Formats: sequence, C-alpha cells, structure tokens
Amino acid sequence: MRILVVNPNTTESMTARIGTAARALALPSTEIVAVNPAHGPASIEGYFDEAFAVPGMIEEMRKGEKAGAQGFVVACFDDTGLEAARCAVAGPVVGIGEAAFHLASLIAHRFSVVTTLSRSIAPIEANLVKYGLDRRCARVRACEVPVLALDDPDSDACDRLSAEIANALQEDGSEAIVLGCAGMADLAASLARRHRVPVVDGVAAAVKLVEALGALGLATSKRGPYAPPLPKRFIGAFAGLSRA
Ligand code: 5HY
Repeated sequence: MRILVVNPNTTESMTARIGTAARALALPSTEIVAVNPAHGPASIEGYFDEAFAVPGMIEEMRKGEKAGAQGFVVACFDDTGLEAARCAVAGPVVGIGEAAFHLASLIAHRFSVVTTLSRSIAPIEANLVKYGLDRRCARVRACEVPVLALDDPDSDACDRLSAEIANALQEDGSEAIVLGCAGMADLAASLARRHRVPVVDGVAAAVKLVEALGALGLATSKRGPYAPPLPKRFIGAFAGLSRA
C-alpha cells in the first residue's frame, strides 16, 4: 500500500522527520511518501495559518492520488482540511489528531493532550467535540513551544514538553498523553519511558489506521458530505479546479 503523508506546512525538514517517524513503524509492504505543499505557512499555529495551508495540502493529495497513493494522512494535529481532503480523493484520509484521540481512548479512560502554543488549544478542543471524544479528554494543554522550535536541536522544546506532561499527569487525572503536534512524532517513545505512561503520537496512529482501513478494504463513503465536489467554475488562482 502506498500512503501519502502530507505535512500541510511548508517546512521540509519537518516533513522529513514526519516521514522518518511514519516509516519506522509502517509495514514492510507499505510505501510511505511524505510531502508538503510548495506554497503556504512555514508552520500552522492557529486558525489563520490553517486556512492558508488547506489549498496546498489538497493539491498535494490530488497529485499523490494520480501517482498511485491509496491512503492519505493529514500530518497536522489540527486535522487541517481533513473533511475537504476526504471529498478530494477516493482513498481513506486520516488526520493525526483524530487518530491519536481514538487510540488514546482505547487504552485510557481519560487522556490529556499537550500541544505547542495556547492558540492551538481551541481548534483542538473543537475537533474533540466534533469527533465525540471530548468527554474522554481531561484537558488540552500547551507547552508554549513554537512549532518550528521542535525542529531546533538547540531549543529547550523537549524539556518544556516533558514538564507540561508532568503537570498533566499530576493535575488532570489522565492516564495517557497525546502529543499535539506532528513535529513531536519522534519524541513519543522517550517521553513514555520518562513518564511511565502511554504516549500517543498521531503520525504513528494515523499510519497504522490507514493500513488497517486498506487491509479491511474500507475507504471514505462518497454517499454523503464526503462526495466529490459539485461541478462549478473557479476563477483566479484556483481556476484549475473548475469542473463542467
Ligand atoms: C502541526 N502545526 O501538527 C500543528 C500543531 C499545532 O505546523 N503542525 C503544525 O501547533 O497546531
């Protein structure tokens, strides 16, 4: 199975780390192709960045489908543009946030999410409500680390993330941690050892769920809101999306 993992931001070093994390646990029969758009924000930190990341992400998914991708991962913890992506391609599309929430709910009664900046908390909380999993999440926290600091080996990002995880375990009554950024993917194992609790990374969760959907022959249902877009004219930068 070829799985296209799309980092919707435009930081290629982060895309490479996400791809490495995805390949580390993919089945031998799975080919992981990790990409990011050529235009859009360097990182996604809140609603404005999300909006400008979606067109490029959809463009990458459509290109990837034409190149043979059979499953897709939205590798941004806000699940940016997830529903539009499900309309755009035929194969299953899994967001790393939704995937992590579901897996955490299978191994813990209540979990905490630790994301980057406080401005990302509201979009994540809204997704938990949308997915029906808000009652299983004790709290969404932020460690106040900018997304791209996770890409800087000289930053104190990991220590700040670890400290916020300690706060969550002490104060929230949660029994598992969900890492709230794709850029944290390579930290899950060490943080789980350090804190002695399950730590769920959304990149890993999403890749395994796409593999499972593929193995079960399941893909997005096109009978309802995820049906292909209706034919209509687009003008300007998106004129190429026009369909008669
Ligand atoms: C992510 N932003 O996973 C989100 C996390 C966040 O550029 N990749 C990003 O902070 O919302």
